[in-house]
Amino acid sequence: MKPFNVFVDFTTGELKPGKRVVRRLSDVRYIFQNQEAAEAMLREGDPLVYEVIYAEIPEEPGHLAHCTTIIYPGKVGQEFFLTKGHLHEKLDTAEIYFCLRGEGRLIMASPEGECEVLPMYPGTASYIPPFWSHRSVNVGREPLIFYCIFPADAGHDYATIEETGFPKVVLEEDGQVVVRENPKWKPKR
Ligand code: S6P
Ligand code: ZN
Repeated sequence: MKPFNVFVDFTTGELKPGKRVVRRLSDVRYIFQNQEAAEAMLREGDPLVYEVIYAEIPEEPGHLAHCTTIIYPGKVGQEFFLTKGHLHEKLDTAEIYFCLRGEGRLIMASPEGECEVLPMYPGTASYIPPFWSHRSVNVGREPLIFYCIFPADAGHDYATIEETGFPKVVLEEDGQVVVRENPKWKPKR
């Protein structure tokens, strides 16, 4: 294969040429704390929660995958729109998130149950160490757009997070962004 460019639009998050994955509320309803609020919203429509646009890179050792994520502004109940969150299947692979637009939080958890929540705003380059699960949250009123780079053979494990959740949640309370313990978190034994 030969070297190649893709073009990233910092305003829209478009990455060209790229492969788009679309997550609507109906695809990710289970990730929200308040299931009744999610069902009520779904009766009114099926909003876009986020999109990921991947550069076309072979999923093989030695390559670096890269992509943009666009999380739209919105909430389900008090909880801001967020990504499903995952571990890498190859657990010992790190990742970098570079924020291009908007305001967010990056929630990360270690296998020991430590939890870190970092702010994301244009210019933040967040390092996700090997073994840490990760999920991002749009806490602003415009799209949250970030650019990610990770080993192309890392793979994604969503099932573990579906079972355990994350130790913390990001909510809006009285117009403020607050981080709370997740009452539904199930630490892995
Ligand atoms: C991939 C990287 C991101 C996420 C994207 C969507 O390793 O962490 O590109 O895939 O932000 O999140 P999720 O949890 O649905 O894959
Ligand atoms: Zn990742």
